[in-house]
Amino acid sequence: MTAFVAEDQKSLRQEYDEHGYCIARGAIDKGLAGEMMDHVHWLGKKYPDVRPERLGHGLLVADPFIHRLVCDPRLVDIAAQFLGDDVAMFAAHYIAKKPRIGQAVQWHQDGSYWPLEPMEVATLWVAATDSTVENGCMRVLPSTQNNRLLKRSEMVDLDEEKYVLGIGIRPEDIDDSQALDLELAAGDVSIHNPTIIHGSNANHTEQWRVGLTLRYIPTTTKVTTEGHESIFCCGQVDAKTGNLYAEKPVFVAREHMSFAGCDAR
Ligand SMILES: O=C(O)CCC(=O)C(=O)O
Repeated sequence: MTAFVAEDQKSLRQEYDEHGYCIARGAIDKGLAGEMMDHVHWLGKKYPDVRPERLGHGLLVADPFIHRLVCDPRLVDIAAQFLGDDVAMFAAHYIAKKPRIGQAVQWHQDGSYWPLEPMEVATLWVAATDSTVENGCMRVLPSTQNNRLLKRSEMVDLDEEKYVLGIGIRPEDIDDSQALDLELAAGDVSIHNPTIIHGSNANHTEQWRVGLTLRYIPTTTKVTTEGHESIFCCGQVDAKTGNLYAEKPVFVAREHMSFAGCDAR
């Protein structure tokens, strides 16, 4: 089944509240989506031992291109529709599935993993390539945004040779007969809430399938992992949370991937 798409950006919030996800078509331009793809290849050379499905926050938080992308007004404006005017991004992760051997993501709820109090967060899944049924697009189970969040202890360990995440929902607890495929073109963004059950199949095609997950939070949400650095996007920080923010990195040609506007301070 293919997902319902909000006809205009104004109804994104309505769709999200009703279904637990929504899609913003053409949220970023193809040029920027192309730079994301360049970035994945560049990171692949920098970290040859890391699978491209696992290019996580620790590898990205001091990267000038990630700061440029996370703070792109088009993405921050979308995040603000769900979170209000004071916005940060606490975790970025490229799930880049290589041609033929790209791994699956087992069904899970994001909130089961996250160190957030309260669990106020919206994921923007930014498509760097087209993401289709064939190459392993993200899938959601409708109505599960109203479920309770499973604890880690209720979940099962997974074979990391086969799956991107090391832990997921027990296959016997899932009925995927009603699963919706979130097919996207490069530059589209899907938005999902932390409770909806979602996952994706492996990529057996000849094309890459690349998405960047950006987890935006209101600055009033506390990140409880000690020493964790988020990226501040807009509005006011809330000192009461004690959240830490990464400094905006200065672009250095020998150390970083160059991108449009990288020399601007
Ligand atoms: O990129 C995928 O295939 C799955 C994404 C996902 O699990 C997530 O955003 O939490």
